[in-house]
This record gives sequence, C-alpha cells and structure tokens, in this order.
Amino acid sequence: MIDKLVIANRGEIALRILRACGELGIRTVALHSQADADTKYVRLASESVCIGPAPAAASYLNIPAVIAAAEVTDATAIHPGYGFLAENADFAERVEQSGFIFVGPSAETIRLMGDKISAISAMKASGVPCVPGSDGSLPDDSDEIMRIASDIGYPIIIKATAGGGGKGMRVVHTEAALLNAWQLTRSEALAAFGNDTVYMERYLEKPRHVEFQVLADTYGEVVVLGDRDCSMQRRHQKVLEEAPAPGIPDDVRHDMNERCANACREIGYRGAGTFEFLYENGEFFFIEMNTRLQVEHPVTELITGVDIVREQIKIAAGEPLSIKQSDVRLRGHAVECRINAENSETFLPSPGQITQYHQPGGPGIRVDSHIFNNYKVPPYYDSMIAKVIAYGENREQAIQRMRGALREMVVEGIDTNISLQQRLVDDAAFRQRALDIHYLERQLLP
Ligand code: MV4
Repeated sequence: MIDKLVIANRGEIALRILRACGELGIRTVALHSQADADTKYVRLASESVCIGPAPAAASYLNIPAVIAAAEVTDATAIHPGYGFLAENADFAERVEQSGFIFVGPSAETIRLMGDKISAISAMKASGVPCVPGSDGSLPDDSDEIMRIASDIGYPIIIKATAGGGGKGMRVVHTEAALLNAWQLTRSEALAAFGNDTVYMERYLEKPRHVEFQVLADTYGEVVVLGDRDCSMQRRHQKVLEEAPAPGIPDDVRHDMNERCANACREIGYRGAGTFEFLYENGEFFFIEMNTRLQVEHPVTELITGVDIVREQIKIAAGEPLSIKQSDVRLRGHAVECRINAENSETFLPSPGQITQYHQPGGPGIRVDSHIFNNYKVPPYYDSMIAKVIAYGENREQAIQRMRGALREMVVEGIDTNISLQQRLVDDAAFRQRALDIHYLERQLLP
C-alpha cells in the first residue's frame, strides 16, 4: 500500500491529486518552488517541501531535488501529474531505483512511446490502425526518400521521432520541395532533441483529434474509458475538449476500444494512458501515445463515473482495477473549457494578481482550479488557471450549461481567454457539428 505520496507538480493538477489522496486516506507531500509557497495545495497537503527557485528547471524539473524530497519525507510513491517530469523515462527509472513507486507506466514503456517510430511500430504490430507512411526511419538516401514519398502520395508530412505535440514536423506538398524539407526537419530535430531521426506519413488535411483513455493494472486487466474529441486547439494547445467524440458510429468506437485494449495487453501497459488518433472520413489513424494523466481527463470522468486519478494511484499501489470493461457505460456528454491567464488579442500570458474571482456552479458544473481571490498568477509556468467542465444528458445540454457557467465566471485583475471560450460555445458551426483541428485558427480567430 501507499501511505505517503509526493505530488511532483503544481497548480490545479496538484490539487486534483491531493483530493484523490484524501479520499484514499493517503498522506501527501506537496513539492513547490519558491514562487508557489503560498498556494492552496501547499496549505492542504500533509507536508510540503520547497524544492528550489521559481524557474521550473531549478524546481519542478529538478530530478535530484524531487528524489531528495521524497527521501527526507519518507514517502512511498511519487505522482508526476502532467507536463514537467511526467513523461521523462530517466526520471521514472531513478524514482524506482531510489525505492519509490512511480505513479505511471514503466520507464521502458515511457521510452517506447517517447520515440514516435517505436511507438507506431508497436501499435501497428498489435493491430492499431496507423497513418500510411515510411514504416520506420527515413534512410540517408535522396532517391529512396523520393520513392517512399511518391509511394505514399503527396501531401506528406515529415516528423521527428523524438518530437511530438507539434514540434519537429513539416508538411510537404510537392516533389520539388521534398529534399529541402527533409534536410531542414532533420537539422531542426537535431538542434531541438539531439536526435535527427525522422519519418514520413501521408498528411491528413482536415482530420479531427480523437483520443482514447485507458487504464491498465499490473494483473493484465485493461479498461477503455471511451474517447474524447480535442480538435479545438490553437498552436497545438488544446482549448476545449469533449467526451464522447461526436458522431463516431457505435461499431467503430467499439472496434477502436478493443484495438486499444489489445495493444495495452500486448505491450504490458500499466496505469493511465491515452491513444491519440487523427480521425478523417470515418477512419482512425494512430499518431502518438501519452503515458500520463491528461489535462482533459475530467470529461471522461464525468461520462463514465470513474475517478481516473484514484484508479491510477490504486494501480500503482498494486491493487486490481475496481471496474471491468463490461461496467463501463458512456452516459451523457461533457465539455471542458481551459481558462488561461492570457491576453485575448495577443494570446500573450497575463500573470498578476486576481482581484476578483467568482467560480461558476450549479447542476452539471465542475471547476478544477487552484486559484482564489487575491491569488497571484506567477509568470514562470503554463498560463492555464482553471478548467470549467460541464456535464449534460446530451451535447446540447452540456454546451448550454457551459454557456451559463462562462457567463457566471468572473476573473478580474488579469486578462483571460473566457471571451474566446464564449465565442466558441456560441458558434453555430461548433454547436451543429464536429469540427476539424484547423477550424479554431482558420475560422474563429481574427
Ligand atoms: C499529423 C497531421 C496530419 N497528418 N499527421 C501535430 C502534433 C502531433 N501530435 C501530430 N500532429 C499532426 N500530425 C499526419 N499524418 C496533423 C497534425 C496536427 C495536429 C494534430 C492534432 C492536433 C492538432 C494539430 C494541429 C496541427 C497539425
């Protein structure tokens, strides 16, 4: 069992993990930087340790400081949340070597999925549909590359195997542009990730981003908690997510559930994970797997009734999953709006003191946030300050409740993207149909 857990994160997710621990009777250690000493999760944790100065590199990303804090507090486990060290295989390895439980999959699995080529090849081998592509790294041979691209068919996309989340990729529309783009992507990848290995895929022009949430225990049991649509994004930052993904036929969803579950069994997956797909013309294409808890997990919690963080911690403690696949029913619809401290025109971060905060509420509204009246949003970290999540019996009701919640919400003293979120949930096209990953940037933003 786990009796004391270190929360190696900050903000709303630190609070979310702390609440799950409270329910499980697990004591908590909040790790924080000097900039986060005066926060809700530090106050509410059983203990806290300051692990360094404000910049993340000196605190939340400081592996020796995190491990040392777990040692001095005699903790059992470390939960990395999302971002920071959550998908750092070396960190997971050092956590386990130091005798602590890492709340997440094995370092080996994190490494497998961190390399996009090995992730795709593992998925393809276990029957998950992937984008037609080079099936591995591109050779150092121009003629071969030209041939691979024309076999795939233009447009194609070149991606760095060490990339992800939008970094290290380039779309190529014509044969004439191919070799130059290949060289550029390689040198950018080398500079950014220290690895110039690249691969090629057919470029899908107007896909949706649809992902599947899984939970797997150490006994080989796997449950798939359905899917989410995360297509509403700007510069690879998700803005609004919903579950289930609208308009996916039941038989297709069921087939994808089975394929994801099989893949988990095949690779011996452990913990919470997300399979990311592009969905176009009724077809799914795997692109990446995330081996962490995700920001948007609450929409899945609301439509399944499963507490993902609680299950994640129980799995790490060696307990079997408390639910079977046959217990999982997707009921109703949930929408999440990410509220960011940013300028609504420039999208630049807007840190500073919140002088007035009113949190929305009412039936079907959940707010995951660490902010409060007079809280000072620090300038050092991600600008997300709250997640407003609305549940309804159907998509229309969830959106209608979200519109009410956004109207109720007051955040003064700093700029926020609440007005952008209002425009999105008021948008006729958004309310009518499922939109692709480019809609927000191309149609809704100035
Ligand atoms: C693609 C694609 C189109 N075709 N792959 C962007 C981030 C990384 N996770 C994968 N990405 C994409 N891969 C093929 N073969 C379009 C994107 C993409 C994207 C994907 C998901 C969410 C937002 C996106 C925004 C731009 C491009």
